[in-house]
Amino acid sequence: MSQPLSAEQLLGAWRRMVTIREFEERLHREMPKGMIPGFTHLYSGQEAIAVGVCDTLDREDVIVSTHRGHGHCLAKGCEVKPMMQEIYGRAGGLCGGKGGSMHIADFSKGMLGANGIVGGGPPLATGAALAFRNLGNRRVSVGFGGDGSANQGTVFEAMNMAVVLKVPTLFVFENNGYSENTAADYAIGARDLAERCAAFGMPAETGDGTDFFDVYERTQRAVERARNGEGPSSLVFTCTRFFGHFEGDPQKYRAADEVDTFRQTMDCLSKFRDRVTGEGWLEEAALQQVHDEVLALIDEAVEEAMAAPLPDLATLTTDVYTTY
Ligand SMILES: Cc1ncc(C[n+]2csc(CCOP(=O)(O)OP(=O)(O)O)c2C)c(N)n1
Ligand SMILES: [Mg+2]
Repeated sequence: MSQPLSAEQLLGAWRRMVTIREFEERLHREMPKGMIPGFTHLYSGQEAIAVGVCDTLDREDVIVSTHRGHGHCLAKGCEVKPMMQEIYGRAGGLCGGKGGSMHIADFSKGMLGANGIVGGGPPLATGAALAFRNLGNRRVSVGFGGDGSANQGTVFEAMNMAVVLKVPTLFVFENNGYSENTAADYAIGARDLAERCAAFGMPAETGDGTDFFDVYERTQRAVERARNGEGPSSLVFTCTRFFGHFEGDPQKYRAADEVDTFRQTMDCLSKFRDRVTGEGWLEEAALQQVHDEVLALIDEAVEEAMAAPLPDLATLTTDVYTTY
């Protein structure tokens, strides 16, 4: 097969996926130490979706994330160090240390926010897309959601409105098999999520969320449609999460060997590495060098976050309302 992306683009995708993986693996080790306030939902295992989707977007395009948002933030270009400070609740964080893991936003990167409300993202993405359509600026929005979010009324309303108003938005569902501890097989009556999305009157496809190239190609087609004024699309990507629903989840609802098996068979990083080296598109040494650089950056980010000052008490009541 001919090389679908330049070596620079492939190495960039690898850097972003490895950054997400190592960021999350490190947080998994840091959380039990008690220095990180609030709740954390890790994204490990789903990296190919965030990166495959965001790599098709321009900087001016926007995304709206979920409660499991670190991967989306990093994929859209949020910097590691201010993100880490945000998660540690420090003044130098992307939201001044007042948002934490579940409320990271960086408008300068087109990252409109993680979201503690399941199904909260798609309506916001639809609104952003309506603005883009009215301004005629060819920008696109993406609303991420999980399989659980796909059962929310807010999502149904957003999908219908997006079709009726023909706005440039993508509904991306990451089907990791669970909504908290409820299996998607049980909770989604229609079983086939894409079929349900199609019923709203838009193209809908199911892809392999562990295959960066599959995610990238399907998303690229949907983005082109949106930019050309042909309206919204839905993409459902199957995947798994390598950790619990939240950090501290005992995961009694999963078979004892389930995660180990998925780490062997559904690891998007291994699949990407095998593909790009097997095809001769990238050298193993180049991948390793990026991996080492990422590990060093994350070490520094954690060290600096722990030493960084907390927000000043005077900022407690600022940033509550915005003015337009
Ligand atoms: C409106 C709303 N209902 C319920 C919750 C509690 N809740 C938080 S995460 C979650 C599961 C979401 O599952 P899914 O959309 O599949 O995302 P995943 O956690 O698998 O990434 C639930 C029910 C919530 N935060 N918001
Ligand atoms: Mg889920």
